[in-house]
Amino acid sequence: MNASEVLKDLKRRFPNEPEYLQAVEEVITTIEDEYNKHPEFDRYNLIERLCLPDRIFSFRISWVDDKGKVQNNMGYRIQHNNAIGPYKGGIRFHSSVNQSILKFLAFEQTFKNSLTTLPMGGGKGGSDFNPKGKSDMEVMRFCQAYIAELWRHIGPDTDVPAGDIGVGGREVGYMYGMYKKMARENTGTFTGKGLEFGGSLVRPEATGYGNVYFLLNMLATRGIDIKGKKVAISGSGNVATYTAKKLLSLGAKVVTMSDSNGTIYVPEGITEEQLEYIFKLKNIYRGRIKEFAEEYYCEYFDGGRPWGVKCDIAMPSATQNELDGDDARTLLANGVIAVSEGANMPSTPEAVHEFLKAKILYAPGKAANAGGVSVSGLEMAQNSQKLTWSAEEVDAKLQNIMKNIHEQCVKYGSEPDGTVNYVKGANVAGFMKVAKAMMAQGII
Ligand code: NDP
Ligand code: 2IT
Repeated sequence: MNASEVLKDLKRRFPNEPEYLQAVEEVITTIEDEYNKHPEFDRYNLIERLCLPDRIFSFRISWVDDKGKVQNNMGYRIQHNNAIGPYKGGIRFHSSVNQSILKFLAFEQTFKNSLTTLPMGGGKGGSDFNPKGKSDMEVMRFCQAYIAELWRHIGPDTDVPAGDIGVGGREVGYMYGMYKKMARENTGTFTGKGLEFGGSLVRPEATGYGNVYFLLNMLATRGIDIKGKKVAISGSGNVATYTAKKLLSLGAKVVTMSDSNGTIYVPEGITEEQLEYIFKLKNIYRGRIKEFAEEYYCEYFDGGRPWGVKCDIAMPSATQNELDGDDARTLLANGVIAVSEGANMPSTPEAVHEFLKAKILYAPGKAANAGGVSVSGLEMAQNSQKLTWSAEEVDAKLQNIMKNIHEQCVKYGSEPDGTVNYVKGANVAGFMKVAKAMMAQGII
């Protein structure tokens, strides 16, 4: 089957998995030309093998809440592809989690990890457990119950999970603790661990900082300075807050942040003190972004997203499909010059089409947010060596990796008119490495 036929067949087989099909369609349609130049790929039915996950674990997670009531959730781990290294990718806890969402994330992760230059395959896991409003002990018991089932399928050279939505340092700590107890080893099977037990410096910051480094590389191609630029960010979690921190240090203005309930708008840009408030609000008090608007008397769009405000740059950093075609057209009408995705697949296909048509600087998540998993890869390297590197060393490596990813996008995504299609560049570069590794390893 050629690439288009494979896509058609996947749509027939998985009609109830829209996010998975969305991610697959974007990759297949952008790599098709390159794929067709290699008849040997087709002979080995490579594209279908690359789209279907190696395996999926799904299981019931039963745990007891603070009231003594038994709760049941679904847990998953998708091991998508390990052609270039052990399965690697985050764990998501959110009420929306289902197999389609995790399959899309594991598929994307495979190409993203390929771009990082480090030896990591792609995977993703999670649960429909909703952490909102849960006590610390409930979160701990849930994490332990999840790992009681998953531990036998993961390991430092097999599959290395990390954080994602709803999973940060606290949850990784609880999961790693349980893993260590079950597996009777201390080899660093998770990344994003606490600094006291094998975590890497700069891992919490890495996705947000990496996205800003990628943005700087893109802006440099057009000689644009970040200083004074107005940036609309969505989300107020790990990725969003560290994106904001790096932007502030570079003299840019962060005009919006959000959560699933609404958006704050600060036209003159939030201050470092205000950002510190958001860090505490989200990580310690686990409150809502609305409380920021009440504290600082700024505008708040109840239930609204950030994309209607005037800004030069947009950095969607919350979740998939949070920026649609209308939002893209509004941003473009307001003069946006760059969109760099912190989240995975935050722009709908229609929005991506608008950005590409307008030829603004548009970076898809698998390139722009790869800094997080890159420093996860560096954490794995440190754990294997039983050493820790300084923050300066890790940050320098991160900057270098983001520069390298940008170069790969330019290499494979340059258009005759001199612009760069970063979607095509990232997909083709990510694909070629995995494809060559799969060819070399035979049909397995
Ligand atoms: P967090 O849980 O720390 O933060 C998520 C933020 O997004 C919160 O503000 C949350 O609001 C908001 N959000 C989540 N779901 C929705 C939704 N359905 N609608 C509106 N807002 C929503 O997660 P991260 O910052 O780690 O992840 C954000 C994105 O970045 C995800 O797409 C993730 O896959 C991606 N990513 C994360 C990496 C990492 O290292 N952590 C690496 C690369 C990509 P609320 O609190 O109301 O739910
Ligand atoms: O989407 C992602 O790249 C992540 N959530 C981070 C994965 C990781 O293994 O660090």
